[in-house]
Amino acid sequence: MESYLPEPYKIKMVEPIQLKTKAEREMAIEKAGYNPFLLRSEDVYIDLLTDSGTGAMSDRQWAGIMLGDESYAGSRNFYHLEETVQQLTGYHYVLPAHQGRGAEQVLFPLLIEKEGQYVLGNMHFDTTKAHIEMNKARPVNLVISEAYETAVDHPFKGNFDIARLKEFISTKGKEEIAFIINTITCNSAGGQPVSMENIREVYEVGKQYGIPVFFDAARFAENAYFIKQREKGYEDKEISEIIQEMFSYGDGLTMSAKKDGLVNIGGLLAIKDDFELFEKCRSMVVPMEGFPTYGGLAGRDLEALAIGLKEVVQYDYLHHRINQVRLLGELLKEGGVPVQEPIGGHAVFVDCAKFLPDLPKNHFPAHALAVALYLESGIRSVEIGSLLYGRDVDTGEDGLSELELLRLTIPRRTYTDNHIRYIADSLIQLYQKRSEIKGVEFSYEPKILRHFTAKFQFARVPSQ
Ligand code: PLI
Repeated sequence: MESYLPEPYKIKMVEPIQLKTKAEREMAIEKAGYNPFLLRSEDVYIDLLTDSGTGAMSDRQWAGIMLGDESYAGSRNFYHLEETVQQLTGYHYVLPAHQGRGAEQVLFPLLIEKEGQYVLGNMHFDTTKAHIEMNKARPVNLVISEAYETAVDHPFKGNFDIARLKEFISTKGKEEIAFIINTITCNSAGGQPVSMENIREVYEVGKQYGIPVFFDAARFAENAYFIKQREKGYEDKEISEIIQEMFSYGDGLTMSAKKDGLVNIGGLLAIKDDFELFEKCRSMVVPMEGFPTYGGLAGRDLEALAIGLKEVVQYDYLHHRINQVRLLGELLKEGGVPVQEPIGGHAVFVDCAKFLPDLPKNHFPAHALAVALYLESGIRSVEIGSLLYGRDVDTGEDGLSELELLRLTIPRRTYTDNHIRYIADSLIQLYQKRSEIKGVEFSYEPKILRHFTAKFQFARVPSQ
C-alpha cells in the first residue's frame, strides 16, 4: 500500500459546497458572458480555476494568525518570516509584497534599463508578461520544444533551451537583455519542472554574459519534489537541501506565496546579496506595497506565511500533493482524454487541440471546453491557450499560442481524492460526446489581460 497513501491530514473544519441544477448553471454561465472568471463562486461546485490563494491553511497557521503583531513598523512576524526565507533560500534581503505581482511591479522597472530590452524566460506567466510589457520591454519564451508536444514524455519539460538562450543573447547582444527569469515550476507549460542541471546552466549563462538571473518561484517546493523524484543524484537529498541548491543558482526571486507559501494572500521579493538593488527595491516597496516590514500584508498574514513555508517542504505533504494531481491525470488518460505528459505539479492540462480538433483557434477550443465542463458538472476550470496569450503587441495578430490547454488546477489540501474521481468522470463523459461541444467567439474583448473580463457567445459560424 506504500504506493497509495491518502491525505496526510484530517479535516477539522468544513466549507459546504453545492451542485446547482443544470438550469441554474445554464443561467449562471449565460449571465457570466460564458466566461468562468465571471461566475459567482457560489454557482461553482468544484473550483479548479486556480491553485492561487485557494488552499487550506493548517491548524498551526490559524494559530499563527492569532499571534499577528499589527505594528506598522518592525512587526515580530516580519522577523520570523525574514529568518524563514533566509534559511530556505540562502537570500539575505527579504521584502514582503501583497502577492507575486506586487513583487514584480517593484523589481521589474529597476531591472529594465531601456525600452525594447528583452526579458528571457522559460515561459512567462501572464502577469509577469504584462509587467514586462508595461515597462516597454519584450518577454521571450525559450522553453525546450518538447514542452509543446503534449504526448512526448520528458522529465523536465519546463527546462530552458540552453542553446537558444545563448544564441539569442549573442545575436541580440547582452546589453539588450534586461534579465533572465526562471519560472519554477513552469506554470504555462503545464506545471512542468525545471531540472537542477538546467537551473545551474541558466545561471552560468547569466554569469557569463553579466545578465541577472531571477526565479519566479511560485511553485518552488513542487519543483524540488520533482527533482528528488526524477534527477539522478538527488534521490536521497532532503527537499530543503534541494531548494537551497536551486536558489543558489540565482540572484534573487519574486514569489507568489499564494501557491507554495500555503496562504490565501501574500508575496515575496528576495535578493541574494546585491545591497544596492535591495535598497532600490526597498524604496519602491514603500509607495507601492507598504512599509518594508509589512509590504501590503497584515502581521497575521506574515506569520501564516512563515509557517506555510515550513510546512510546504515536508515530504509527506508534497508526496500526497503531487500524487493527487497525478491521480487525476492517470484517470483521465485511462478514459482516453489527451493531457500534457507527464502530469504537472499543480494541475492537469488537457490538450484541447486534440480533444476538439475541429474547432479553430478563434473559437477557443479550451475555453469552449471550460464552458461545457461547467454546464455538465459545475466544475470551473481555465483556458491556457490563445485566449490567455492575447494578441501580438505590434501586429494585433491573434491565435499565436502554440498550445490550447484547459487547466484543471488543484488547490492545496482542499479537495479529497473523491472529488478528483468526480472531476475525472465528468470530463471523460464529455470526451465521449465531444462532437456536441460548440466553439465560442467574443461578444466583448478587452484590450489588456482579456481572458479575465472578456464575454463570449456560442460561435455562429459552423466550425467545420
Ligand atoms: O497572482 P500573484 O500576483 O500572486 O502571482 C502572479 C504569478 C506569478 N508567477 C507565476 C508562475 C504564477 O503562476 C502567478 C500567478 N498564478 C496564478 C494566479 C495562476 O492561476 O496560475
